[in-house]
Amino acid sequence: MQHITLKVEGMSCGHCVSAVEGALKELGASGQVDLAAKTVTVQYDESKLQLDAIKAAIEDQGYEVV
Ligand SMILES: [Cu+2]
Repeated sequence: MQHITLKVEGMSCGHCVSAVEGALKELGASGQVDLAAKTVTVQYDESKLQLDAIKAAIEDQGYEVV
């Protein structure tokens, strides 16, 4: 399992948290948003999932991975 913390701009409320965490879940990853720190900690299987796909899923929800 790969464990990574991404800095993400634009998340501000519970809706953002569920949008991001839900998108990651759909990919088969597990994500945890920290609104105060503006980070998303993601756990995923690097043999099944590319980091680019994770970033794209977050950006598809309207947030910016920085
Ligand atoms: Cu929100």
